[in-house]
Amino acid sequence: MKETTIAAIATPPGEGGIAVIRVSGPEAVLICDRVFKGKQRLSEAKTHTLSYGHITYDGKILDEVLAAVMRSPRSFTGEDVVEINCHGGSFVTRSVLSALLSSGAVMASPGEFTKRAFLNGKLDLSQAEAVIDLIQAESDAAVSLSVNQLKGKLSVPISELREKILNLAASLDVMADFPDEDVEETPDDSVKQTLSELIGALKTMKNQAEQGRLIRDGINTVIVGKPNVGKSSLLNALSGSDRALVTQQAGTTRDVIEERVRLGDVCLNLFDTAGIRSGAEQIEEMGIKKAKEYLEKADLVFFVVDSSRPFEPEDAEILALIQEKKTVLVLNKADLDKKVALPDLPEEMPQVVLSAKEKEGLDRLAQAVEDLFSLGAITQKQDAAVVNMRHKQAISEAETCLTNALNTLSTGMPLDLLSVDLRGALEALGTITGQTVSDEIVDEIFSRFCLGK
Ligand SMILES: Nc1nc2c(ncn2[C@@H]2O[C@H](COP(=O)(O)OP(=O)(O)OP(=O)(O)O)[C@@H](O)[C@H]2O)c(=O)[nH]1
Ligand SMILES: [Mg+2]
Repeated sequence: MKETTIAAIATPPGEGGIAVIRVSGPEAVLICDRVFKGKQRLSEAKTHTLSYGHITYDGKILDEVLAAVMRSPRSFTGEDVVEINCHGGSFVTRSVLSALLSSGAVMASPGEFTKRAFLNGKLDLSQAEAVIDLIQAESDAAVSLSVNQLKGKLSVPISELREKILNLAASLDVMADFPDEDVEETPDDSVKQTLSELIGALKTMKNQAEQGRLIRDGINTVIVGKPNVGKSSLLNALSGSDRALVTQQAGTTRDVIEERVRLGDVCLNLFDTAGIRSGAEQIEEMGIKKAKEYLEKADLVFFVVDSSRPFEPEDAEILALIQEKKTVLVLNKADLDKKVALPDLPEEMPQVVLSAKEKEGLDRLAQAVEDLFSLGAITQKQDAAVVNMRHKQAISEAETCLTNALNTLSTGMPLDLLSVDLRGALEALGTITGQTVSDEIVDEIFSRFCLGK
């Protein structure tokens, strides 16, 4: 099938200093030459050079532009690409685009440039996904993780793992096919050892994936505590707003209030909840029920205690509720005299003394969160291979297959039975880089892109 030549506005909509229109495909240069008038034709311009000229259509000059010609295969898509830098008004940009469309280009669908790059082997699938993440990244940490992925920091280790599994499968096949030949037998123990190492490597990647998710999507953080300890004040202090109502009255917050905030180098999806106590009236009771539901889904809990009051049985009850959760104990109201005497707490639970009202000590809270998730390490580590939900599932699947293989081996089954499991693991890992992925998944991934990418 003959490839079309596609065009789209690559810069965000609206007014800007300049806007870029990207054209890619076998006729990119030819089509642009139909509307571009400069000292020389673009078809005569050297690759990777800028040409100054005007876009004219129907006898009218539409804009003064700079056109960059990048010939195949040294371009983002691997095809001939022309990028036209025009003036940023949306009317001008659209009229230049429509001149190109009238001259033979077709409108690109969302993600089509990146999809062509993938199909031409310029990027693998995980790198293409990194492009989306990069566009959507909201923090420095998320950006650096996506850049790592784009540079192949995920595809390289995945390919290495596949290679090792392939070698193992090949050696098992040889043994199965020529049982009596003089092939050096791979002893069970060394197969077991290799499998365990592979499983270990997958586990490490899964942990990194979890951290990657937290950095990219934000940490779901639920603020809990008994009434009146300053939970809503903490949400307001962290978000720099008056989003939640604050009063001296216990039982002010009823519904769950959500706010996305930046804390240090990470994003938190913060949920303020109703103070938990027994004997509350109906509406408050409903709020408390909700608070407990949110607690279950939390990645992180801020357990707020009023440090100007004794630690009460109600505090202890909440502590019992959050035993399984990653928790920071927030000792609030540090601007008042300290009265609280803490019970024995789990050693790994960090304590942060702060005043939500005076907005004092919030940086210590940020530090405690980063430490708790070891996020500092992963954002600084240059070779972090971070993965999204899709990658994580694939890694889990590969891990299950290899664990099955290990079990098969331990029960003394013949070696050739392992090959089914090994093939399963190979398939699963191949979906990450795109070697074994279905067309539907490819289409789904690229449809998440914005237009012009
Ligand atoms: N002195 C002092 N007062 C605070 C501090 N934080 C909150 N308060 C006060 O404590 C009272 C309760 O604050 P809220 O933020 O509404 O407490 P809450 O935990 O959300 O309460 P409920 O929604 O009723 O569960 C208000 O009068 C706040 O001004 C603090 O750091 N220092
Ligand atoms: Mg409140």
